[in-house]
Amino acid sequence: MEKICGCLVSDTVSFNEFAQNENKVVCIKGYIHRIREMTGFAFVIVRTARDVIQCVYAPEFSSYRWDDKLCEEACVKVTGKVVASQDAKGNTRYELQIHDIEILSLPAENLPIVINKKQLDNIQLNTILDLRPISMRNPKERAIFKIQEGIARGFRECLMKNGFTEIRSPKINFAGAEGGTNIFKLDYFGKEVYLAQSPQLYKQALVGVYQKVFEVAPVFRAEHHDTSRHLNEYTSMDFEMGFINDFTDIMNMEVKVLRYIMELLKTEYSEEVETLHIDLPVIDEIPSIKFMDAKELIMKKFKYQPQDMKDFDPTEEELLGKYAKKELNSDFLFVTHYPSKKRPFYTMDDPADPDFTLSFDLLFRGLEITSGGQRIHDYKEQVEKMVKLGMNPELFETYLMLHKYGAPPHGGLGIGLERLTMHLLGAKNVRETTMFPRDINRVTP
Ligand code: AMO
Repeated sequence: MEKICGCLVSDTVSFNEFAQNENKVVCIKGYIHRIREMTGFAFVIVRTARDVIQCVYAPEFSSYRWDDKLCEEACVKVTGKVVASQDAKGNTRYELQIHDIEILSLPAENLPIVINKKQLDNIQLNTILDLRPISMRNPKERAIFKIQEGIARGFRECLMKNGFTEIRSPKINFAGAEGGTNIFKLDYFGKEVYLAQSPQLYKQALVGVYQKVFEVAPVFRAEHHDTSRHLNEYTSMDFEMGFINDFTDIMNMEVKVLRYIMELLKTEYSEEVETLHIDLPVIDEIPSIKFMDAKELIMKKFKYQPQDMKDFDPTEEELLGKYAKKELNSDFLFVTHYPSKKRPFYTMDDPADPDFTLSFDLLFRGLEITSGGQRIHDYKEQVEKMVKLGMNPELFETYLMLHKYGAPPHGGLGIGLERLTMHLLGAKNVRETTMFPRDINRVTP
């Protein structure tokens, strides 16, 4: 009987192994990104998993002869000698002198868009999204989602290093956790259930087990408006911590996580940071302002009259972002003590002023990327708040098990991954930083 041993021998090298292979013959596998035929030789640019590598074909390099079937988007294995040369700036760069090209597959048709430019110029966002499986082959487009990988990885790595346990909560739920009308209903064998708006109820329950938990997973919001910052499905990076002293423990943990993420991007995603010209924020301390003080600042300093005194509109967030950058030299700003009326049922009111809560949002370059806060842990208090809000506590029996059978003081937060990526890149629309966006008009691809 044949047995599979799990040894996967790679016959290829990646671009960052080129230096150690100088003057040696190596193999790479990838797509032909571009062919530039010159007199007597040709450049074959090969797109590997993460790099774009220049290979040079010239008859004097080997006995290999040009195959006319070679075309853009052909999958190939290229064998060649790694040679160093200098670019215009005098930096050493490496290329491959082609000894052989094996065609692994040929495309059936030409691409409907040009993807081998530095970026997808003059192509409408809708077209880019319609053609995501191929538009993402463009180096700049794919770099966006490598950065997004780095953010989610940094979140996970940092929390694991700090004693958090990764959890998996269900996405088909018996009740909504965040209130409001933006909830998807589902017919579940004749019963009405809901798509998870957040892992809120479960992450709190699991604080009763593991004390510190996190989850990175999709959540669903039935957003009825077509805006540049709302998706109907997004990735929520959530954590929840038990035995906190107060809600600043959660904000401190978030600063630690964000600092870790930016450092990881700097060290392990430097190519993508460069490709996308990302200005990585330096996170030292993040300033914090109370909600009502922020409102006053908006009115007095910026002479802007808010429509809603219980929340911020996008213009107010932008103004606060400008203020944080200009006056406090920070890309981030915490806003704390949101009005009770605007926060969900699980939020703890401020004992010093119960019209406000022990909660916060984090703004990044003028956009809300996080909501969080301390939760009610006392059973009676939680049931009373539910009743006050017109909810039926009986429907939340399993959620309330945490409170009924003992809950520590706890709190947590949720970060919108696509929104954080969006403002890190300076993108204008959250769809640009969503692999396969779901919005009011889009469920494909
Ligand atoms: P909230 O509902 O404020 O809080 O969501 C947390 C963060 O998720 C992002 N976000 C969105 N991103 C894209 N499209 C949307 N429609 C969308 N809605 C929200 C934002 C936002 O700051 N349970 C709480 C978190 C907690 O307290 O732990 C919650 O979900 O970046």
